[in-house]
Amino acid sequence: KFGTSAGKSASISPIMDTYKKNDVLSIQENIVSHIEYTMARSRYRFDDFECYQATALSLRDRLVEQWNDTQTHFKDQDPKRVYYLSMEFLMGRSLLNTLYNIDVHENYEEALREMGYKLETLVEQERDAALGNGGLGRLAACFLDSMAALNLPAWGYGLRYQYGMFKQTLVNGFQHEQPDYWLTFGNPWEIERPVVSYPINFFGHVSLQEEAGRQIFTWSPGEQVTAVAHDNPIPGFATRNCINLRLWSAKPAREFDLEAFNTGDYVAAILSKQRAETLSSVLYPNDRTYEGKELRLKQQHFFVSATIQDVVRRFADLHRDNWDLFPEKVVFQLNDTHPTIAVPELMRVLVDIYKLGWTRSWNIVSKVFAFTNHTVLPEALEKWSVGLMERLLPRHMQIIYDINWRYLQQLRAKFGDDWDRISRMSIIEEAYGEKYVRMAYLGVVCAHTVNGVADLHTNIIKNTIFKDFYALWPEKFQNKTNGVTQRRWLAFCNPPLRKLISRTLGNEEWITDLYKVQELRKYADNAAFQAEWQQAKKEAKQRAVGMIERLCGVKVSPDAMFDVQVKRIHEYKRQLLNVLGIVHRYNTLKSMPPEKRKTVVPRVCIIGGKAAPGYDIAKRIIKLVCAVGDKINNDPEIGDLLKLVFVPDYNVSSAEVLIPASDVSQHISTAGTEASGTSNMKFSMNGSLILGTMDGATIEIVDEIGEENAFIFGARAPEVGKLRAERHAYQPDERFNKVVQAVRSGQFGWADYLEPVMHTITNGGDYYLVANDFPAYLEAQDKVDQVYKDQKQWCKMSIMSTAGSGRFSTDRTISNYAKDIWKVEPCVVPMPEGA
Ligand code: NBG
Repeated sequence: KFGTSAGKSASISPIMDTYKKNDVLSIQENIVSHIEYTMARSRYRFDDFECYQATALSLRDRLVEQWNDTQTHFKDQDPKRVYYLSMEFLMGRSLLNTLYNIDVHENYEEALREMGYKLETLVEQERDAALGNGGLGRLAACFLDSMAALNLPAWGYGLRYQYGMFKQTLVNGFQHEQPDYWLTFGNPWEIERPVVSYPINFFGHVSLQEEAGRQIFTWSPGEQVTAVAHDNPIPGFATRNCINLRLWSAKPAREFDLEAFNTGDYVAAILSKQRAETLSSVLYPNDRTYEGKELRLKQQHFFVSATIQDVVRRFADLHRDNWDLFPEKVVFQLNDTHPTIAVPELMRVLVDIYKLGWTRSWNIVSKVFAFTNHTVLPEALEKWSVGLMERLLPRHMQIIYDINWRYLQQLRAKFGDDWDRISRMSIIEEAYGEKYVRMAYLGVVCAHTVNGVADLHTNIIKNTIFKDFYALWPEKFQNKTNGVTQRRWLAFCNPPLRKLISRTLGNEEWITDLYKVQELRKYADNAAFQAEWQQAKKEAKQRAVGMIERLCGVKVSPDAMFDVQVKRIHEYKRQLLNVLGIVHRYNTLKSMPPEKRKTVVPRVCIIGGKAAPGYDIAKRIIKLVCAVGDKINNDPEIGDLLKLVFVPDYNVSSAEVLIPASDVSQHISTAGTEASGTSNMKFSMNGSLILGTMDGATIEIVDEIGEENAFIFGARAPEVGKLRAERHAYQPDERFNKVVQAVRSGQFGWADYLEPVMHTITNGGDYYLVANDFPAYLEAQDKVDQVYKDQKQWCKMSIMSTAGSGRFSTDRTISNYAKDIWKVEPCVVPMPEGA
């Protein structure tokens, strides 16, 4: 139809030519056009932040083209689609990721340079999209990247929090939390879609009528809000496919509850509507302790209900009421139990709204959900009180009871009146008169597939928390070891290493097929290659040195070994083991004759991570790190031999600087506690040697790179139970007693404040076996020092780490999900003609 209208537009070229061009001049025109027409700034004067915004908007234009083509293509082809439901997507920044993914990095850099702007500076203007706590949220973000790159017909669904993960500041070594109002100056990457909106109901009551011998349930809600879609294009690498992350935000419902306005208190009525928006306003900053808060359950239902309505509408648009086709067109992946209300919600929609009847509806629902478990820590397992659920979601509670009743009948048929088993396995927990909905059990009962996130973890869930279920439905359980995207976590965040790898392998195929890096093994001993490898590491360290000075006010030497542990602060991750090791190192250095000190490898210990605001011990551990760091960093006798910095506000962007710079990284959780870990993969991909316990995916990493190329220590998972049972009688090593005594005696100040931390690992407490693993940890650290002195050997191990990381790409993980769980196939968007 283009070019057919009258007048001047008759000369409009065919559609392909309307696409944005990517030569330097066109890019500059686009940017300046956004400066002037979108932002209404002077085209001659705009600062770095404005230039960043206009640059982002110009990139969004390009993404929108790809996005539209992709969505049209998906609609035409109508393949089975996968929907990834997650309360968290820890996306980080988008500017560099977009530039590299759509392959316009060089031209943009040049375009900006000519205009007088530095890309590096603009990149720093962007706020991280920190809509997640840690591993679980970042995994979701890496998954999107791979789903796009693999051309899968996939979408992500989540919440558009106005306040993301809090910003951590340190005041005198104490963590303070500051709100992350990341949308203050707008978000140039998203597309708000006011027309894509749905009513979301809460509270009220359910009534029952009989119609033609059928029971009809009607939910009359007591509160309603509107969910509005915000789309975030997710480009793939080396493809035109661009998928969608749809995030919901809450707005007051327009028509609902108009009577409230007639009671006379107009202003109060407005204010009460205003409160609707608070629903999607804040991300709960708790990593792994579930919160039984009403608002949290409201958030879960809000995002899930909007998503189900959206997906059902999309299906119905194409297939009318051919509902039995639904499982052939739709699969939902539930990222942990947080979105599990999706199950009763879909039942409700099919039974109450589309009137399909229970049996037919269940036939559909039981075929479309898959569920991932991410932790075995008991305090993280979600349980909602039946009372709360009945009040907030009365119809869902009925449906959960119905699902449970039918499922318990099945159990009885199989096991007879084994009441013990039945109460153990019931979706409803009844203890001391309180009733709870066990969300993980609801997930297992209703999902067709349940997966763990690393081999060890999957085995643990089969034998512990889901043991009875595994006995009942062994075929439901699968392992899908996590991964990370090598694009963000190697190619884009470590350009010197990318160049070296690509030059050595002769191409960039590894960026879409990470197994290709195994060819680097051939060069592991090659002196010339090693020299370049070390040079790349040096450059990355130089960048980190600048950041550390800016954030911590400590000057560290790039010639020292960089030893990094960055992750959420948690007792099971044992940052405490690390600090106590540092105390031991410091005191050993202090008692050494100066002559001997000269033989010691200088080290920079870098620790970072956030503590949940209510997690008291974790906050005290941060203070301990800072107190020890203060003492060491200001000890003139020690100088560059040892530094300890706590990097504040660890997030995706600082990870992108620290990970490439690391020589050795610590993954030292008590065996059996870290489900997978994903930073272990990022570090070894970047040639950082792993100092770790045999836990989570570290076991599999070591399997790939060879145990001789890592520093492994400590109790193994099968031993932990026994050691824990006997810990009251454990006699700690003398070196352990000494470091504990050093802290207690006030060597680093704050003895009283730090006492509760010391208490967790003494007096028979020590649940995470810090004392047990301490001697083995020190030995492993000695070995690290020893090997580092042999730079040839070290460098070889570093190369072997990268070379062995092929399996830990989310491209592998996602291909496995697609094949074994989702049964979805790629749906490649063709290049436009003439492109
Ligand atoms: C975390 C685990 C990590 C794992 C990520 C991603 C939660 C609840 N779990 O070990 O602790 O790597 O999930 O699977 O955040």
